[in-house]
Amino acid sequence: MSYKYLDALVVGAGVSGLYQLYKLREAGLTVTAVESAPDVGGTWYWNAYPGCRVDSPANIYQYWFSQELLDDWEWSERFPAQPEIKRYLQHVANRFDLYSSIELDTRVVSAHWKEQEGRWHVTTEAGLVYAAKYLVSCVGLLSTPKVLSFPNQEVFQGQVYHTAKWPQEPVDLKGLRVGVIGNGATGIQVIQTLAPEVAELTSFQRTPQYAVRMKNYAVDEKIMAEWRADYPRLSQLVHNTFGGFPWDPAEEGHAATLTIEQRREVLEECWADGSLRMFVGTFPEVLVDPVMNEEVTEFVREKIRVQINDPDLAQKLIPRDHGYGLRRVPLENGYYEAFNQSNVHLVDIKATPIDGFSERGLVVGGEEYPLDALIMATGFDAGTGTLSRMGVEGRDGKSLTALWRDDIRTTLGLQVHGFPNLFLVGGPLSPIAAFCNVQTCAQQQVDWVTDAILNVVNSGKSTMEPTAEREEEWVQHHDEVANETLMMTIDSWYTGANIEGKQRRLLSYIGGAHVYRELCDEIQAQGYPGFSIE
Ligand code: NA7
Repeated sequence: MSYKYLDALVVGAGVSGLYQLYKLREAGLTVTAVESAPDVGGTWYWNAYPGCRVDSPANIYQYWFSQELLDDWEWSERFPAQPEIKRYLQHVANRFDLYSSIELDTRVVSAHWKEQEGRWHVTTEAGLVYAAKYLVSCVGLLSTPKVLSFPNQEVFQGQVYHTAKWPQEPVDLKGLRVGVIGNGATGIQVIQTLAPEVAELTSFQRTPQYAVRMKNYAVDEKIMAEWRADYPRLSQLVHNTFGGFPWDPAEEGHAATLTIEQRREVLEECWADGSLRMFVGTFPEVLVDPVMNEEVTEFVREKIRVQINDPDLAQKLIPRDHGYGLRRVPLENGYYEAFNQSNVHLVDIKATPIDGFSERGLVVGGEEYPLDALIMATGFDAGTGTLSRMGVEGRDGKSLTALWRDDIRTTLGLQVHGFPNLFLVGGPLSPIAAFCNVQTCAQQQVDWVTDAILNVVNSGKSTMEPTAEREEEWVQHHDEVANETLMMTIDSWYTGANIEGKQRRLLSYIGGAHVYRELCDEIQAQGYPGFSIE
């Protein structure tokens, strides 16, 4: 075994990891980041599938820490495609000389807390051990793909892809017969992108989705100048809203003071924005009040219905079994309209489940659908998937995998009792990923983690860990807020229901990113009550 001694090890070099590395290095710590991919980018490296695009506007999907970076970087679209976001993250890594502190192609296989030494021993697949005082997980919430397997898969003569493990070299599907399983945010992007170029596209759909029309546009010099002039305002605003976006839902109770026509005007305005404002910018009651939810759901159903020519098909593409906004709302650009094309087909695999593969394709209810390629857009083991596969063992050999198998718990998504000096960015039970623009909450959490580590260092102490009581308090608060919503009644990755055997708990905190940020600030200002610093 070869050992490398560090102050801090960061795991992951995506949106969070790059900023965490930068911050700890700027603070004067010896720090390395390890990344399993051959390049930086995280989500934006792996999800190279056709049509992958960010659905937060680019002017708030960026780092705020460097004025030079804000001055330099030109965005080309309001919602840029994956290659551009990847290039942005590579640019950041280059510009701030982060590559020199990143070990690429390096996968962590275990992480053990060594009480005597006061260090984490983090072992890589290649057998190197990083002995680090602080371990910061920046592994992402949506980074362990959920891969399906079906009977007879080995006999299938075509190609099988998963969107989150898409080949880096271009895959030419033009003129082929392509099947897609999954129509979440990812499947929708794949289907609308491939429909015009493949010979036949078959969507094997289990649950229909309410998707909102994305209003994308090219960002020219004029828009870029307007964005830049607005950055000082935006960079503050995003930290003071419910979802880390530059918009907020109406005040609680306001909806009840409006007539149905006035509420419709609000919905029309949010819809016209062509963004997730239609998800987190309408009325807060949508997520808690079944009557208000149904009103908004019906509005969205109408918007979708007019896009689909065949009424029978519309019935199949518009959800009936759950309300709008209770699963992640995807943005679309021609998804429903793609089904008006004669080469695009819908197979209802809820009514008739998939039997398995044949040599030539997929078999559903005894009927064979010939395919040259099958794309799985089947999502992720979200929130806990990656960390709980990393072999993390804390005090007295306590296993994070075993803990989270029964009870997914953290303190504010930032630390876990029993795991001293383990910090999480984007950990479960914080707003990030599900209910917060990732860039907003990732930067807020990185700043908090950095200050917390520096507090330990500067106070001459060695460890920081939340108390069991503090953790219990947070988990209870998290659950109380979650249980007030209609989301808990719905199966989705939000509730862990997409993974068999996973505990049902809302994975992200839904009390508001601004509320969460204020609480984190308060904890820091008060000297970290509820955390043992020894
Ligand atoms: P999602 O939103 O989890 O969607 C996964 C899709 O795959 C969804 O349509 C699922 O149907 C389908 N799926 C999953 N398992 C199966 C099985 N066993 N059989 C058939 N169909 C299945 O993942 P995405 O990648 O689209 O998006 C994840 C997040 O990334 C997204 O919310 C954004 O935040 C970015 P189901 O609905 O479960 O019936």
